[in-house]
Amino acid sequence: MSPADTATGTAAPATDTTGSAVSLTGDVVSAQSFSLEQLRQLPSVLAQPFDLRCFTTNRFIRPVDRYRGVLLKDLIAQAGLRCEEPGDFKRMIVIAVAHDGYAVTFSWHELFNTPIGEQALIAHECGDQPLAVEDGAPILFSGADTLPAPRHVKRLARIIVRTVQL
Ligand SMILES: Nc1nc2c(c(=O)[nH]1)N[C@H]1C(S)=C(S)[C@@H](COP(=O)(O)O)O[C@H]1N2
Ligand SMILES: [Mo]
Repeated sequence: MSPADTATGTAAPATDTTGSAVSLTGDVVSAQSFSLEQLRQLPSVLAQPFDLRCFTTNRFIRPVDRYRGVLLKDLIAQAGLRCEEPGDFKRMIVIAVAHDGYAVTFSWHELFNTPIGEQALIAHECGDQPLAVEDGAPILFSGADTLPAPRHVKRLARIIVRTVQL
């Protein structure tokens, strides 16, 4: 905390553990919200260690130990997909949005009909240690991507399902 913060009295608490819940809304049967603690209770999968590397610059960021997390497709299946017309699934996208507004997409096909879906997870543990909000949790991670940084979303806040209208 800087002296200026102390003087004005507007500084945030040193440890902010709020805002760790992930909402799941859009074209689903029942909207959901999962706190970090609730995510820890759900069935999980283990990812492989990897090197975090930026797509845009190819910059090596850091090595990352095994994540443990809940499969994105399992959370979506729990909410249930709304399918009003035949073929709706085929035009469905999933948008994962972080607290800072950073957002990435998946298609229904990727998640439910390719190996990408088997490794797209919402991580709450890294190297057998629980991840805290301060570590960026919950982190969305797509383990089958060629360069992992773009779909390595820190502080995931929202998952939105949309059937694209043409
Ligand atoms: N919430 C959030 N996650 C994000 C980003 C971001 O801007 N916000 N940028 C992504 C990109 S493009 C890169 S290269 C890495 C950067 O990781 P770093 O901030 O640990 O260097 O985070 C990824 N995850
Ligand atoms: Mo990046």
